[in-house]
Amino acid sequence: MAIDLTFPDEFALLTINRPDALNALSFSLIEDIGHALDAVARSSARALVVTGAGEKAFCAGADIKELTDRTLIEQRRGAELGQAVFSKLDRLPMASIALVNGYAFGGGCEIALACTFRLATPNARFGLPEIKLGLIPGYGGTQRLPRLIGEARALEMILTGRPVPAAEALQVGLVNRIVEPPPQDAAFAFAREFTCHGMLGLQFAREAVKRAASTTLEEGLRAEADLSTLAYRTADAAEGMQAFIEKRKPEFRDQ
Ligand code: DAK
Repeated sequence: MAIDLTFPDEFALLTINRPDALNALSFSLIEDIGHALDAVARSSARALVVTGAGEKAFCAGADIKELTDRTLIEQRRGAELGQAVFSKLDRLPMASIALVNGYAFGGGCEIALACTFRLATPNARFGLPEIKLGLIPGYGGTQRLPRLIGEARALEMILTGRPVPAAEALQVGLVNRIVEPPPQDAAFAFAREFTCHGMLGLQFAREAVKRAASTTLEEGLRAEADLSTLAYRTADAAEGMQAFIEKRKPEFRDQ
């Protein structure tokens, strides 16, 4: 398998491990990612970090050598497979961090877009070069990128195929931070800034923010009222407020 899944400390770490092909995504690799995500969802990991093996690439996109001579039905099923697996990543019970350690092109960029957060090493490059192959993104890029950086900037990346360096990605909000080596330690340190909080609160907050992109302001506000009331009902909320009053650190139990 070209996927490594480990559980260091309180985290899950998924490494796309096909460095000879710059971690390009064959269809079987996408299926393996899906199975690994099922295992992560069932685990007690408090956050998932996704990264690429080697120094050069996070993931150079779909395996182009596999994309030729396919029937339309095969191609349509391929798009649905990639979309389903990346949506599974998007909807994991725990937040996810793409640790982009080099090229994140095409499907690789789309994996990063499906994660909750994106961290980039200084050599990272983001791009949707499908247009240069006569294609367009098929694994969520046309939908998640404009939601993240706005329509005009997303269209610029999709229509030109231009690779965007890490500093520019930070400037336009495509990445949260640029991290210095050792990048994995930096990713875990970033994760601990939120995994120290109760998991229920984290889930409710992510769910509420997700609604912002998919519904009207009125419905989103109703969802926020429901979810914030639910959060208030948790033992962690009682503990958090009591700890504040007693001037001590809260001990959240994810209940
Ligand atoms: N696929 C297959 N092999 C790849 C690859 C890829 N995407 N990217 C790199 N490799 C392989 C190279 O062929 C080379 O293998 P060997 O020749 O050594 O056997 C090895 O990895 C090292 O690559 P390079 O020699 O090219 O390394 P460089 O440093 O010179 O260049 C590069 C790095 C990232 C600039 C370059 O490799 C490159 O441009 N790679 C291709 C990037 C790209 O265009 N990715 C695909 C984007 S399209 C779908 C709809 C759409 C899509 C998929 C499905 N459906 C509806 C189902 C499209 C998705 C995409 O991701």
